[in-house]
Amino acid sequence: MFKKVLIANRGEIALRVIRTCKEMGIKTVAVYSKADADSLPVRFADEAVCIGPAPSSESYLKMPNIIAAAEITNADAIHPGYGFLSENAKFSRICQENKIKFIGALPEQIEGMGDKATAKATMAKAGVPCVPGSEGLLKDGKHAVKVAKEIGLPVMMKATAGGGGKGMRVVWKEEDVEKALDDIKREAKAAFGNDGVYMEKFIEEPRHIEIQIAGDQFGTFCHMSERDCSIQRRHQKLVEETPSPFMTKSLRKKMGEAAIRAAAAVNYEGVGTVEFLVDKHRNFYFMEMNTRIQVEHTITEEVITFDLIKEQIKIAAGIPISGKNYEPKMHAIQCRINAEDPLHDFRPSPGAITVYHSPGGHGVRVDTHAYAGYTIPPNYDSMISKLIVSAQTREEAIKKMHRALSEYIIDGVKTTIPFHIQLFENEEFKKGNFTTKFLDDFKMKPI
Ligand code: MV4
Repeated sequence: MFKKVLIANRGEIALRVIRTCKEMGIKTVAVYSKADADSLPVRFADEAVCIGPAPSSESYLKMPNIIAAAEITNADAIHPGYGFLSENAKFSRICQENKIKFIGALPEQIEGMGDKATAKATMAKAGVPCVPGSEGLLKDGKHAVKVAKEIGLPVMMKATAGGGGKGMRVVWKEEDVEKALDDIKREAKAAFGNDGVYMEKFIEEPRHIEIQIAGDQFGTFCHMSERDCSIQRRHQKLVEETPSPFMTKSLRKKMGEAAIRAAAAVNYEGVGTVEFLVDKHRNFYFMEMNTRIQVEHTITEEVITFDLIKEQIKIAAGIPISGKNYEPKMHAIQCRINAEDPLHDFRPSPGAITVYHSPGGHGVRVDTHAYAGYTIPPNYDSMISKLIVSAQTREEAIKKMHRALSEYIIDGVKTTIPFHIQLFENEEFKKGNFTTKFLDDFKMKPI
C-alpha cells in the first residue's frame, strides 16, 4: 500500500480524499494556491505545500510545481480528484516517468478516450451500443449530406476533440448541413486546434444515465449501479440520483454489461464512469467514458455502501476486486450547492460566508470544505458543498432532501439552495418525469 499520497486538487474533493487516506493509515500531502492557504484540506493534511498564486494555470494546473511538491515530500502516489489534471494524459505520463503512481488512467487510455470519434469506434467494435452516424470523421460537405440523408434528420455534428457539451451542433434541415459543418469545423479548429467532426442521429429529449464501473490490474471488472444526471443546466449537473427513476432491472443489467465491455475494451484499471444517452424507448447509446472519480460518486457510495475513493486507492496499489456486481440497496440523491444566484441566471457569487449551519439527521451527508468565516475565492468553480441524502425509497429521499435543504443556512453569498427547494416541490420532478431538457423550461418563482 502507498505510504504517502499527494492530493493534486482543492476544495471538498481534496478533503474527501484526505479523509479516506487517514482511515487507511496513509499519510497525506495537500498542495494549495495562495488563495487556499486557509482551507480545510491544508489544515487536515499531514503536510501542505504552496504551489503558486491563485490562478489555476499557475498552481493546480502547473505540473512541474506539483511534481516538485511530491518529490520534496516523498509522496509515492498522486490523487488528482476531478477536473484540473485528473484526465490529463501528459500529467499521467509525467507521474509515470517520475515513478509516482497516478491514481487515475494511463496516458494511452486518456488519449484514446479524448478523441471522441476514435473512442466511439473502439466502443462500437467492442459491442457497446453507439448512436447511428458517420463511420469516423466527415470528409467534406457532400459526405455530410450523404450521411445525414442515410441516417435521417435531425442530426448532431460533434467535434472529435470536444466533449462535455463543447463543439456540438444540431441540424434539422438537409439544406443547413453543409454550412453547419463549415461553422463547427472553424469553431473546433479555434477551440481545440483540431477540426475533425463526425455526425450522429440527434436523440431528442434523452436522459443522461451513467454507469459506475471498476476494473483492477488483473482484468476483473464490475458495475456498481447507475446515476441519473439528467437535471443539468448548460452542461452543469445540479442534481444526481440513484437508482434512476427511469431504470428497470433488465435495463440495468444490459447497461452494466455494456459499460464493462467499454472498460474492458481499453483495459481500464481503476474506478470509472461510462455515460449513456437513453431515449424514451429505453434504447441506450454510449456517449463518453470518464476516467476519474466524479463529483457525484457520493450517491453510489450511499446505495452500495462502499467507499469509492478507498476502492480507487486499493486498485491503484494492485489489490484485486471480487468481480461481483452491485445492486442499489437504497435511494440516494445529491444536490450541488453552488455559490451562484439562481434568480439571476446562476451568476457566480463568491465572497465571505458569514453564517453557516449545515443540515444533519438520519440519512443526511454533507461533503464540503466550507465553514463560517470561510471566503470563497473567485478563481475556481463555484461548488461549495454537496448535500446527499439516502433513504429506503425515492419518495422518502425527496422528502428528506427538502427537509435538509430547509435547514441549510449559508449567509453572505447567494447559493443554489432556493433553486433546489423549488425543484424538490415540482410535481413532474417528484414523479420522475424529466429528461436533459427539464431545466430549459423550469422557471423559478420569486422569493
Ligand atoms: C447528444 C445529444 C443528442 N443526440 N448526441 C451533450 C454532452 C456531450 N457529452 C454529448 N451531449 C449530447 N449528445 C446525440 N446524438 C444530446 C446531448 C446533450 C446532453 C447530453 C447529456 C446531458 C445533457 C445534455 C444536454 C444537451 C445535449
